[in-house]
Amino acid sequence: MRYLFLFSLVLSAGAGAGAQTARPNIVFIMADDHAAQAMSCYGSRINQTPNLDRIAQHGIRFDKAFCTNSICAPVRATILTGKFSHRNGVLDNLYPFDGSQPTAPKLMQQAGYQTAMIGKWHLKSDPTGFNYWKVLPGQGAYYNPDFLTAGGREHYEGYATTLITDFALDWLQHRDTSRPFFLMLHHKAPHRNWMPEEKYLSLFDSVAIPEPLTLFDDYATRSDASRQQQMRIADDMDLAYDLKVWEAGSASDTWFRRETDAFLKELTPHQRETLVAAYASENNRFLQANLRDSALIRWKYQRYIKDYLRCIQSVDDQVGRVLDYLENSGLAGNTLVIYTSDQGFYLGEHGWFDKRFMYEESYRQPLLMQWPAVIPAGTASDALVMNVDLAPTFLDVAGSAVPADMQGKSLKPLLAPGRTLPAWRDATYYHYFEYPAVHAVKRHYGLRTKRYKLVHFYFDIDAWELYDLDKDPGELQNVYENPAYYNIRNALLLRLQQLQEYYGERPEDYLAPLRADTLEHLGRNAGLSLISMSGQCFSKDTAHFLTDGLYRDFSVYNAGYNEGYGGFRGNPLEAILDLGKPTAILEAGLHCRQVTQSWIYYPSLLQVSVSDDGQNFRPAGQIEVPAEQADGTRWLSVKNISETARYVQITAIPVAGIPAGMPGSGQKAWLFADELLLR
Ligand SMILES: [Ca+2]
Ligand SMILES: [Ca+2]
Repeated sequence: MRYLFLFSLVLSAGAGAGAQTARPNIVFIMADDHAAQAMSCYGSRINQTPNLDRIAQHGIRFDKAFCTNSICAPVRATILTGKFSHRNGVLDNLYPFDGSQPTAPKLMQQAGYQTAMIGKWHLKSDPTGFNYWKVLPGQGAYYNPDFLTAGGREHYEGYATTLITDFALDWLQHRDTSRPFFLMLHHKAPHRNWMPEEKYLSLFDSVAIPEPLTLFDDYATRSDASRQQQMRIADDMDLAYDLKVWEAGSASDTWFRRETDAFLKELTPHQRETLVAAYASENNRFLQANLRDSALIRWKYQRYIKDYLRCIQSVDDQVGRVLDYLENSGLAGNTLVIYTSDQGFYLGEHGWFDKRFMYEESYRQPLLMQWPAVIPAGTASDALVMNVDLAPTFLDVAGSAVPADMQGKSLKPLLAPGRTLPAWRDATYYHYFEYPAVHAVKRHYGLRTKRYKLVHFYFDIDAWELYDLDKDPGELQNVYENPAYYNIRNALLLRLQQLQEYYGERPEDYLAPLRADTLEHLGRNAGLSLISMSGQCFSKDTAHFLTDGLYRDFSVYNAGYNEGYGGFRGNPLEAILDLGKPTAILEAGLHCRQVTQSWIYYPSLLQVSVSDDGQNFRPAGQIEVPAEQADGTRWLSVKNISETARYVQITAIPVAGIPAGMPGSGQKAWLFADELLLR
């Protein structure tokens, strides 16, 4: 009631002040990994989200909203640019965002909006296009987080979800009230490792959260992609890091243990005491029970889902504070409030946590909007929408032109269902790239219509899946090979091709398998000693890789894929090849690669020396390698050597340090090589 009253108040104020008050404000609130199935307005069986439900009640709930690449950083780049990953350059969580490209906030800022970005950013480069920004470094911390600002790094005591909201409200209160505003408020929660706020540590203590129907999925009809992932509650959760059994968990030298110990160390004594005490008795019972098999999975699910939902309860509270502020300050009527998540998440469905797959639970994202001046209360839409639509929507709502090269469509025409609806899309398009990588979800692309979903897994697999979502909403029956679906399948395969053409993506740019070319040369299978093996070395198989005669040219996107390469950090690569007998040598060198985003650089100097006894070496030539900007692979060698010797030493000196302006600037560079060449 209070809300309706304020709404009419704003409308009459707007009418009195004339047309210049028309430009609406936008508050875009995004959680991280918050699945729609954990929101009561989406029919959650496991929790209540009263404040998020307020947005749905006052506005519109999108029931078929999907991300274009289900992982944190790529989603953020897509929301800023209105472009798919292959166009905005952020294919995976490893690559930084190029902030010089046009973005919605930048264009709105130019159109006179005040813009702010507060919370999780995760794009590695500094935010651009914002009058004000205050962002978590990387994933950020739940407790006592640091924030990055234009003025430097700041440290705060407290809980991230609350602090982010405090900063957002503070910015709203101190904004220039003569201009409209665009606020991006991005929560870190409920991202792994699901660390609840102190006051919610015992929420759900006495209840058993219902299990998803597919907690014990056997993946019977699906491709190996679903079997070969590493995101199972059963196998891939760490007892200490993920499940807060601080007393147990992984050995001291693992990443999980180090992170857990660092987390506990960063807490204030009071926080530490409260957190440790909250889990202690249940942990003791668990450790004594010595659970196995399904009982162990069930226990892990309960611990995981309760912490996940506890984090969401804090998000819900804090969204409530923002809604209250907008209502109490009279801004609510002409402010578009959006609530969404960067993607969905597995809450035990298929036995999983995490995201990445194009299956519904992580593909779908919650999307709620309220804007009383325009959107009728309590509406729902089943239009197929994508996160690539958000940037055009921001601009359209702000009255700014949407650049022609943005790939999404403004959702504004869908917001007032009284009007004639525009022709809308019949299918969404998806492409996930980050493989090989953490969680081992294979690369795949696909489309979803209202009824069907077609997915192609590729790279080190070639597998298709087709689901009839009307008959099989849980996606348990892959019908790709079912003759009853051949006609549908063919139509969808054609549609997929059309979508790829429409969005300007060529699958062959990413399809190249990891083909290794063979090269016959004198050093192949020669005896090899690596002098610099004592330094930090990427792979234990380096010595083998360097003389196996195989080399790989990466002309396509290759994520963090280093198969077949040996890497050296900071130290020179110093190798001695033993040819067994005196041999005429004309050329010596190596095949190496440069991936600047991963701190991998070509060497700066290549030296060759030879020896008859393996002890006394004489110089045989060297070349300086001019710095190269572009990533790629290349052969580097000293030619015209004209020596006869049994032993050849090849030394590649890395660049002195990573150049200014590049990721990792000033740090030691890596040197990656996959073959030593001897002719
Ligand atoms: Ca995420
Ligand atoms: Ca090799």
